[in-house]
Amino acid sequence: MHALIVIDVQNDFCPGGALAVPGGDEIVQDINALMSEFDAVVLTQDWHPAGHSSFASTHDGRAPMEMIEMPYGPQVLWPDHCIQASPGAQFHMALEADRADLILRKGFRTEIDSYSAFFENDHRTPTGLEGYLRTRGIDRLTMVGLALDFCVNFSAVDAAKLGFGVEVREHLCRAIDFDGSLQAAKTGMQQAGVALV
Ligand code: VGL
Ligand code: ZN
Repeated sequence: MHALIVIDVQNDFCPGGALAVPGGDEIVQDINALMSEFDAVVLTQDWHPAGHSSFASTHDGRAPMEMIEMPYGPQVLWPDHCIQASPGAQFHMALEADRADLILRKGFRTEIDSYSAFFENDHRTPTGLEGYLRTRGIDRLTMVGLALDFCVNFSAVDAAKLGFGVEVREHLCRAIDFDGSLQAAKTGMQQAGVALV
């Protein structure tokens, strides 16, 4: 069984959003068109409480895109984005979210960020997605969405480590590409056995 995993196609990651990924909205129609080819469709939704620890505004004197040390390791500080129930956290208007079997929210704990759809940024706290997929007999994943170098990357690498067959459709992703993050992500995904197609 083969699932399509659509990562974080939300207003804040599209042009005009709080953490806009260049061209983030260009992929939406082709993602919709892909959905019917899969046994299951899962959407992830970045879903942060106000005052989340990944927001620069939460830390005195810190600016977006700076790094801090968290108990679980280094963390990029982001502009406030995808605040629970805000317009920026909603899926892009054109995304056919009604066709999803599952909508998985992540990043909802104040003290820890979650790039990956499988584990929070401590790489240990599960989101529950692995169990959902396995109990549905799904062993192959195709991933698309935003941002290629953060949430798609972390999700794909974790999935490969968990033993899923993973393919990332690069042309249906867009990247933030900050400080070499895109090249590092591609190398990391390839080393983990993710197929970039
Ligand atoms: C993401 C940064 C912060 C993503 C989410 O979806 O790639 N990036 N939160
Ligand atoms: Zn986030």
